[in-house]
Amino acid sequence: MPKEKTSLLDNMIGVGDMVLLEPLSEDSFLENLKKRFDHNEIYTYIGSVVISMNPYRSLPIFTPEKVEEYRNRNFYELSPHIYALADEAYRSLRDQDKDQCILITGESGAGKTEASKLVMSYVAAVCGKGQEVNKVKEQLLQSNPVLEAFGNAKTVRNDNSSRFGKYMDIEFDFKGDPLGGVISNYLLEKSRVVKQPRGERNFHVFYQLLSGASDDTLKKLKLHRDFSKYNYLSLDSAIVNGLDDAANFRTVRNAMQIVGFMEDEVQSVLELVAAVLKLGNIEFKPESRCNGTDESRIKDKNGEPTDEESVLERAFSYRTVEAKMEKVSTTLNVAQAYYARDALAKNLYSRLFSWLVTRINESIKVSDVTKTRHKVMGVLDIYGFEIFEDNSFEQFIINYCNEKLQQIFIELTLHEEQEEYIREGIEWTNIDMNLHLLSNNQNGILAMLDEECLRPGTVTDETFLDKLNTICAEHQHFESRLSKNSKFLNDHSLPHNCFRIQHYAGKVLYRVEGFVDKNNDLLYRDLSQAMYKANHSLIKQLFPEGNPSKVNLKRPPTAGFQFKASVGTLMKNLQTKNPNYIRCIKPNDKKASHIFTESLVRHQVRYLGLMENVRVRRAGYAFRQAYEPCLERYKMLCKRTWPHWRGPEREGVEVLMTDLQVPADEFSYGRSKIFIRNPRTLFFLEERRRQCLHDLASLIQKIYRGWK
Ligand code: AD9
Ligand code: MG
Repeated sequence: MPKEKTSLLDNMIGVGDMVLLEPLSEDSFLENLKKRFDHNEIYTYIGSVVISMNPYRSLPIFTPEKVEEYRNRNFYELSPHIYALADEAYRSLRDQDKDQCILITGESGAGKTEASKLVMSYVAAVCGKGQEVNKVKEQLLQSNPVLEAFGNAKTVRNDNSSRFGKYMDIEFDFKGDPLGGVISNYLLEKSRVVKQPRGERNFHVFYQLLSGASDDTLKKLKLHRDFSKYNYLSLDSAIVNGLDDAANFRTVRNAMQIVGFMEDEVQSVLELVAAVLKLGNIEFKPESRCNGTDESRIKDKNGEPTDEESVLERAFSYRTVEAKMEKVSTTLNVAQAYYARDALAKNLYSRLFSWLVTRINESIKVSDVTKTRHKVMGVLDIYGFEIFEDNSFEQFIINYCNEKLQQIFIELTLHEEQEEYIREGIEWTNIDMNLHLLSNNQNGILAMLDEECLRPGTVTDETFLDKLNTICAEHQHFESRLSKNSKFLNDHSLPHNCFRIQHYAGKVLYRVEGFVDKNNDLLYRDLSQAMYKANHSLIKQLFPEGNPSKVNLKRPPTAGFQFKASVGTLMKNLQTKNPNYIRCIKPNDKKASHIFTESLVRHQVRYLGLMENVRVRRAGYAFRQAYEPCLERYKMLCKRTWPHWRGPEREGVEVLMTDLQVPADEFSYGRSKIFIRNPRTLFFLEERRRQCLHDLASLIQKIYRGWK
């Protein structure tokens, strides 16, 4: 008797594919998710899209046995699982030579990073073996703990929140063996280095270093073990339940070694981390000058400063402005000195982070001797949509990126549906969803911010906000400006320094303070020159513009401009690949297992557009299956196909459908698959099959009893 393989239609635990949900409504959709969640079924399909609910505890479903179970199986054959998606993507890449991308979306804490790691570890487990290949796999996998240590932090939404966007291309040879990869990173939230919102922490690495390094290492770095000694470390939430900083430090050091960092490079990196902590402890005092103004001086110096310290001190006391071949030096007051100190710490850290990515890329890059085309699988894991009490430029950037991804999801799912019909030779009536390609946002808010930043004259956050309000007031329905799905909301009741955007995922109130500055992202030249003079090769390398012989008066591009450009490139890259979607959902706001907060899930289901997704999928043919597994599953329902069908599978399925008298308008034969229009037809087939299995079981029992 054939083994029961699928639970797509198991009523006890809800339906595995929302496309088969009857009746379909938002309530039944949620009820189905909840039923499955309560039975530890965290994955549910919408056709080929995987919905993933964060279980907030470890489930025994990611074992090597599970990997074996899903390996080389058809997508719908087994219960929904992220491994099924990973397997499908990997096999199409290997066997059909189609580049793939895995797009993981969802709000902060919904499980994107975990999902990306599950996909990567699955692919690593099923692709080629051998010493060289294993080394590549290890390096690719171990890049994760390194980047998480430096780029993730505890936030109120997530104890391990990604504070940067990451896209990783994994490259494979013609056999499907991994060769290496390339990581792209998107704007690190560097403001966190100097200040963290209440209840949040700085980047993990600071706490890891202080907790996990040996006494000897700390002594060499001139650091104390005690977090409370450092101004840049928030103390109210320094200890996170379930997070072992000391153990993680060892993991990260080990990972750095596997990735290929030399011991002296690791040392340099740790020295930089220490330097940032120590910068945060520099304090300033005013020193009166004879002209009546105050000039900042470093407080509590120990002994005579070294040459380097003097250079730095000077950089914290003066600012040189170069105009028309002339250099003018102005003094900094105490507030300006603190500002310069923080700007330097942020820059040092974010440049270190970018350097780490570049360094990892050097290790994992494919040394191309054959010059053959590589097959590529891209995995995208970005920071999720977030709404905090206080939202600034960083949230604006993060939400902008999510907005773009949501758009690409809508466009591509529709496109993919259409392509599949064309590929399979099935007639397709266009569904006009009134979707446009991503707008290039010439007039978007980021562009307006850039205009303002580059304008001569006095530019402040307020002038930017005024400009925004004026332009938006002129356009009553100021649609998009940020992107297609968002709206600027005109509202006079807002606090004076705020503006509000209706994003696809909710309304967000942004405080304008710091927008201009963060977008400008300029570092006083005195500071970069001071860094360049440092007697430390890594620091020197990070501040090339500080080289006095390379004076470049050209203004570097703004942070917003760079971000927009890199997101644009990313979107173009994604569009050339076959997309696979994982839509992550957060079941509650408490980071707790077993709690399903309906209102919260409903909100996510709405803004992720999951109902529309089901509808599009059902608009034509709700269900499709390749001929072979279809015949295998239902052949017992027809005498002519049972127990063996000797001809082509497609003909076997045709015989089956004719014998079962399924009305001809209920399905279509594609090139490799049968397309079933209505879920009810599938229920009918499943019911017949269940009955058949039941009869067969009774018969076997009867025979067995007869024998006894
Ligand atoms: V953010 O946008 O980076 O702030 P993510 O990446 O969506 O966010 P993440 O993957 O970091 O969320 O998941 C948050 C936490 O949920 C993890 O640290 C785990 O504790 C928990 N989680 C997520 N997925 C799983 C899972 N499949 N099994 C167990 C999980 N726990
Ligand atoms: Mg993440």
